[in-house]
Amino acid sequence: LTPILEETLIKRSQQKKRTSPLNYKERVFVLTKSKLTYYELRAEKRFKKGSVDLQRIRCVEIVKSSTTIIPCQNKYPFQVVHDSIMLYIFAPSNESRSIWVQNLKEGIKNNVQIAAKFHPQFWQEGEWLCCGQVDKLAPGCEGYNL
Ligand code: 4IP
Ligand code: ZN
Repeated sequence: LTPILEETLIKRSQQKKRTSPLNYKERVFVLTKSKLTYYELRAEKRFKKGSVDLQRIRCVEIVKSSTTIIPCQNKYPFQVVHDSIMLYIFAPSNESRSIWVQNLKEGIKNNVQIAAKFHPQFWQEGEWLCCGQVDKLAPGCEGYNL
């Protein structure tokens, strides 16, 4: 499938297990019509690390982070919420982030499971920075517009 977008970005670990580490990795992100896939680049070769079916995505939006310290080089975060998992991705510029958010939104616009609400800030150290809720699965605190 022809890539719609392709760029090296940084992602936060999705912490699928309670014991998962919190870390940040540089990955090549590739968006196609049906998937968002990320690869590790090593010795000029790409190794697939993960992939999200666009059909499973419920929300794509920038993360409001002006009062948060971002511990990686890229300072323009956005979120891809799929199932009950938050994938935080960090773009190198506001422009890059806008392009990714715009194209991802386009890619999910026919999804049935679009969120009605979301969290505009990070889940961090056991709480939502936007609303202070301490349940990772707590309902979003702001209306979501695709
Ligand atoms: C890993 O940490 C990487 O950050 C993985 O990212 C991440 O998987 C893992 O999270 C996390 O445990 P280590 O490399 O130190 O083991 P990547 O796949 O990009 O390498 P995700 O799911 O974020 O891809 P868990 O929650 O999947 O274990
Ligand atoms: Zn919130």
